[in-house]
Amino acid sequence: MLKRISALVVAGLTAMSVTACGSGSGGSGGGDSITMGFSQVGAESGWRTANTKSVQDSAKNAGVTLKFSDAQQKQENQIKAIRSYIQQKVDVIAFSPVVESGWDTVLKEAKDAKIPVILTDRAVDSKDTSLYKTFLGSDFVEEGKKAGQWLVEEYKDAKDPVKIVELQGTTGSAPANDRKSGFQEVIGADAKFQIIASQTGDFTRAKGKEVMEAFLKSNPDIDVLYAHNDDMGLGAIEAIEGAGKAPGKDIKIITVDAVKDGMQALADGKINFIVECSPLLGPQLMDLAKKVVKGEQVQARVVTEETTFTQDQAKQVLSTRQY
Ligand code: GYE
Repeated sequence: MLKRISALVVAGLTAMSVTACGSGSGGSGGGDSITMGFSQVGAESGWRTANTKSVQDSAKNAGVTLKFSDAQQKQENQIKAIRSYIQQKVDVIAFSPVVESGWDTVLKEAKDAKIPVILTDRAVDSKDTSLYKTFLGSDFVEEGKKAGQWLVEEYKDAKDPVKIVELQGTTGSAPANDRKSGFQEVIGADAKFQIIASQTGDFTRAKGKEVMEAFLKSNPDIDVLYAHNDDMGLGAIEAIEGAGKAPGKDIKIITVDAVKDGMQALADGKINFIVECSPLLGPQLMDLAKKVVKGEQVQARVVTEETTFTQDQAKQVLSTRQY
């Protein structure tokens, strides 16, 4: 009898220590303590830094053990990270897919291992939506439309062609694809809006600067820059100033994100309009994670609420921005 009891105690202790050190047991959902494997895109922008902090802080607050990896904008690194989370039998996997396509195989592996997957920030184009439980993030098409609507209004009385250059986000990523198509859909209604050059700047400041320098060399009369994020816009501002032009005046600038540095440039008159994209997804992500681990139903799509900012609005809210 005694032997049996001590065996039970040992088993209990082992179970406890397994949970405590965070290796969890796939899909067990025992208690409130869960382990999440999170594969982040990288550290390419101010947005991403704020997003990482939000995920890490929220995990701590929610008592979720977080295994975190940075894929340096490489899909192969994300696939490796997801496979290692499957091997470690985490309770839930969350990731922000760098590009939209090519995920079916690894997501199927997670499904076979009965580990629920949450897409956060960016979407995948998999036809089989049973491969993930939910997608939490912004509506990037809508963001592109908002950028286009501001432009149409700003140039409503213009008769001459409006020459636009576009700095796209990471090639193949959901925000680059959708911010491009939403923008195009709106400005496409009027032939005076012409995109004269469009290239990726990989969502980084350095690449934004480099590509804008090339745009300026081959196109002497650019009216508008549409950058898919603030960081590329900020890099482009350096290029524009380097070419002896005034950003925000000689070349009007629209960006997406509304991170602090972007909002500062907007308040300073160097950017003309910013479409907000919130990186503060952590608290909602932890809530969703707890639910899917318990096997509760969650909405298939959770859209973040966002707004837009003009220069005057930026001046008003700058001091209260969280990121
Ligand atoms: O806009 C950009 C970042 O996926 C919404 O990725 C995110 C985008 C964000 O690098 O700054």
